[in-house]
Amino acid sequence: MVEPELIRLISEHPCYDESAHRKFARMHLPVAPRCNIQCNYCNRKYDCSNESRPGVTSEVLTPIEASDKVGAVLERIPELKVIGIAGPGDPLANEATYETIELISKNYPDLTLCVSTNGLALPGNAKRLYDLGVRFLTITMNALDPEIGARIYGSVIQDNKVLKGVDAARILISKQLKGLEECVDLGMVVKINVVMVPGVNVDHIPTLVRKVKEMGAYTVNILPLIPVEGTPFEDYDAPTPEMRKSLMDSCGELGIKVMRHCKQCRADAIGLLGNDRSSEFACGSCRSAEVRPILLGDMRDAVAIATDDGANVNRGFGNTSSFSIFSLSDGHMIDKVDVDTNRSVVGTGHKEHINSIITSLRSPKYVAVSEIGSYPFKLLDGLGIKVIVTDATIDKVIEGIRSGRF
Ligand code: CLF
Ligand code: SF4
Repeated sequence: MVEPELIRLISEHPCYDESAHRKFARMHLPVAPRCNIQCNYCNRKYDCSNESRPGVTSEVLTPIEASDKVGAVLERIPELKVIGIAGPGDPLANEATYETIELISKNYPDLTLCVSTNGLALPGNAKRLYDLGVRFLTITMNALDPEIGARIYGSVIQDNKVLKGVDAARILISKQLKGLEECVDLGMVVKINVVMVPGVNVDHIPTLVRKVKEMGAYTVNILPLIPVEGTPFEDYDAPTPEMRKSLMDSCGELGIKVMRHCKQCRADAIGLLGNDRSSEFACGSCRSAEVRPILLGDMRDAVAIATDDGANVNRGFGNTSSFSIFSLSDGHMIDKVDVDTNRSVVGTGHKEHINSIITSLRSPKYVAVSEIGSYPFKLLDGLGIKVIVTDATIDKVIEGIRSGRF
């Protein structure tokens, strides 16, 4: 049973109510780079295939940066109603997701919060999300049968162990079902996304849909597989529109609402569905953004080094006045910029200072420092950034990354 206040929120949610999607906008905050599973259709270089269009890379924002960006977007898109966190990895595998939600709830209490997850970390965390104000939750479930799941999921990380095959799929599916049960018990409005993989799960999807309907899911969204280069499914066929329509029709006959207007958005999508305006809000136009030097190469292959002599790692994370960021390709340096972290001080408190430094670094793959406190370490770890504590020369750090020592 959906509560009256939720009925109003549904009527203003562009994904949950088809008639809302031409009037109301959503904004995705790409604060969650890490994932706790590996789907066979996902290439981590790109956005999450569950909620994005693969092949489109997205920036990763810190919680403070994300919150500031919401303010900038609201000024230009007043029809913004929903803030979604949908990647680029799994939101619940990233502590930054919770920090972001807390900030958005505090700073923009009128916006609706929406999260999309693979469900592995949902049991136990559903209540945490609910208490932070999340009422809309999507779980991507591709199978009920672990044998079928084993063909879709390459691995699952559980209790710091990497599991594969049927055992991995069995654990993931049981967590998804438990998470769904917890969300429904809390009164959340749950959408189930299903990736339709011809030859693998198509005939099985109605069984899955019947089950989630019985458990209280509000709607299902059947997404076509997009065969992404570099993934185990790169040579698989995507379903034809006719195949997908036929499956949607038969699932609709099971008595559950079927979403038919999904746009498979990017993890940083902004605007009305089907009219993405995220490029207008690239960080340079964001209200809070400083002008940052442009670095050749991908930040996800970069290392930020705390140094004051340009040759050695000789400064701590919180007390360095600058970082040198080296962009690497196959472990070789292709570009370098210096970032002044004194300039990034936005408040007098230690936490504000640390947060602003992290924002300035623009999510590199590694940070190398001579020392670091537990607060910045936890934040960097939550962003999937590997911390190297060393007093080695910069050349040695780059060599260590190239050789896989770090
Ligand atoms: Fe984003 Fe997803 Fe929330 Fe919508 S998207 S987290 S429920 S606010 Fe919407 Fe985009 Fe389809 Fe997702 S159109 S991919 S269903
Ligand atoms: Fe990729 Fe999303 Fe699957 Fe994680 S859950 S592997 S980010 S598609």
